[in-house]
Amino acid sequence: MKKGMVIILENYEMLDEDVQEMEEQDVQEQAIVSDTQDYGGEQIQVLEGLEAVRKRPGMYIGSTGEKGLHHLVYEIVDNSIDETLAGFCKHIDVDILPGNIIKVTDDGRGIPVGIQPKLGIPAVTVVFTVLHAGGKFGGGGYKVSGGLHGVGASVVNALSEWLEVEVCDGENRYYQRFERGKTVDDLAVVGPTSEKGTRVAFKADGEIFESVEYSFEILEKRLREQAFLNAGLQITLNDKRESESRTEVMHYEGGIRSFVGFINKTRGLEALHPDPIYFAGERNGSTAEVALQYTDSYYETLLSFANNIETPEGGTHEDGLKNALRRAINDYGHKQNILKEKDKVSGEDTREGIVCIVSVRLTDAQFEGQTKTKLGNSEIRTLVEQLSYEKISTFLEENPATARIILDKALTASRAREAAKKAREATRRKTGLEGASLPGKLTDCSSKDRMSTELFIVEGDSAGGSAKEGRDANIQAILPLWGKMLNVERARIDKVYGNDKLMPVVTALGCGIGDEFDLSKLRYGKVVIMADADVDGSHIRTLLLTFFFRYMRPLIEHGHVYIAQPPLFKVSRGKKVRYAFDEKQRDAFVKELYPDRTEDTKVPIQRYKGLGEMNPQQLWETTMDPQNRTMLLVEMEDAAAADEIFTVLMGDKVGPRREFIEANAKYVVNLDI
Ligand code: TTJ
Repeated sequence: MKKGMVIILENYEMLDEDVQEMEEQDVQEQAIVSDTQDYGGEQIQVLEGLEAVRKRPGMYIGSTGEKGLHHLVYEIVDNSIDETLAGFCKHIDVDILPGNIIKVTDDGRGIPVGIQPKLGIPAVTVVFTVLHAGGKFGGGGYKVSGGLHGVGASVVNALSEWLEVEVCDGENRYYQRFERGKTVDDLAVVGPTSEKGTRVAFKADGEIFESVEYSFEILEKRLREQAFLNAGLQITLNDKRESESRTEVMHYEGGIRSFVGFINKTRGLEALHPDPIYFAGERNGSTAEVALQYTDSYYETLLSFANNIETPEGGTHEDGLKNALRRAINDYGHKQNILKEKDKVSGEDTREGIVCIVSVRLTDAQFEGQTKTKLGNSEIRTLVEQLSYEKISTFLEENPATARIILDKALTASRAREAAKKAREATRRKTGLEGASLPGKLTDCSSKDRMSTELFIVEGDSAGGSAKEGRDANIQAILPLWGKMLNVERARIDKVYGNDKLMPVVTALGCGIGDEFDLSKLRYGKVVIMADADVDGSHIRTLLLTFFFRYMRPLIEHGHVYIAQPPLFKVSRGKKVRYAFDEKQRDAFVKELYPDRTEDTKVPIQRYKGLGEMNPQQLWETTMDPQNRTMLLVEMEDAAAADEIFTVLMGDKVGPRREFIEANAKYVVNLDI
């Protein structure tokens, strides 16, 4: 029987236990060793563990695309954040070095370098070479932070061309290097030091990742979030790549209170009371923290986290808070006679304009839901609901002026909802039918096979005319839009009903809006926004997308919304015609059609200023023909990011909008507002 190898295979729980146990010499072998199988040498087993990661990286980090690449950094940084949670790390530096090397440095106690008795190698080596060898090495505290997958440093090591670790324990500086997960040298003392901390540098493996180029903005967003969630922790992101030079120091003594302020400021939201309402509590070792503030927005922004991991699907912590807020506001309103006995504001009404962060920490977090980002632990609902009800009630009692503002906001939201309901019913009565009749401007298609049909929402009457003539009448319907459209970011739902620009869209699609939305009633498989590539066109595109995002979100989530891509140039030579979507493509077509062109050869290039300039035949060929066209599918990978885009772009603050466009130029190139 060979010792060691089985430990590697069955080590997970063992390695997650306390250091005291790890340091016990009389390891109970039968608990970890199966003596009937021959597993081969120890080293081979260690490497086999990491080979599995290299064979199926997606299983461990989600993808080998941009997301997976950035995930490597979070996996490493999360270890330093665990040390922060244990109370020993105040600074984390993340450097992006030339060649897209990542270096993470912390001032914690340093990963233990002592020999791990079960494996006979240093604990730090175990951390980087044994799959799932995360967890605690010290007494006290528990591992609570972690990335989406929480797979640990060994996975990063396995997926790196090389990785170097340096540990300072106040006496010695230790160093070890790995290549593609394999140990290059044993851990060695490289000098004396009075410092304490851990430093890890790695280069993601170009054989594994589609690209190894990091985005400062992506790292910044996640690291800033971590700085907000861990009040007092200072995270410095430093871009030292050849072409870049940028440093962002993120340090918030106010923690999630500062997070709320940051969201308001970057989105241009006006707070309705001076400071966020903040409270924190603890029960049976779990903690909960909430910061919230009401703003002039008509939408809610609620971000929730469990163990520093965002939970976009919500869960028990969110439910607890929402229940508490609804109950506390209704109870206070009745007590103060602001609400009549029979009056009740809904949960949704009590959240209009709210910007709120809920952060909980617990052992054994259960992540559920489609994307495993919904918190399932029921004890957390009780903790958050009781804590929030008590604290929000007290706040309202002690701050009557703010309480009045919050109640007025909820009441106005409630009345708008009632008005919207009446408007909806009135529309129904007027038409005398359940489904309202189709809008007069709609030119419908003949096919009744809904999933194969397409609705083109076209800007302007003349383009609408061309589209009508050029379309495939069997599957393509045309709805022209014109004039100034309602910006739903600055209006409530009651204004949407009866709006002469938006209602034709609603009735043409047939699936209702808001709570009423029913995807199964959708009358077309694809909804295509077709507008010019100019400022007006991009404005109308953004307004429509904002509308779909706020009132018909499943339409986007299920991939029904597209943006048509009309060409900008036509290059021709005799009968040969090429359509180009940008300058680069135009120049390439010129080269293709006129290979031996000299300076004074005249090349017929037409620049389309708008859809209206194309004749029906051209519009069909370039933009509408399913066999030829290019269309952009509108995806909503990250609802929070989309929320931010719309709030900023369609809000009424110019400052944040300009800053946003400057910072995100590549995302909003076509939204040149
Ligand atoms: C564990 O308990 C004993 C003292 O040290 C604790 C520890 O492991 N601290 C620690 C780990 N601080 N920083 C790390 C760490 C930092 C990076 C950048 C990467 C990794 C894998 C761990």
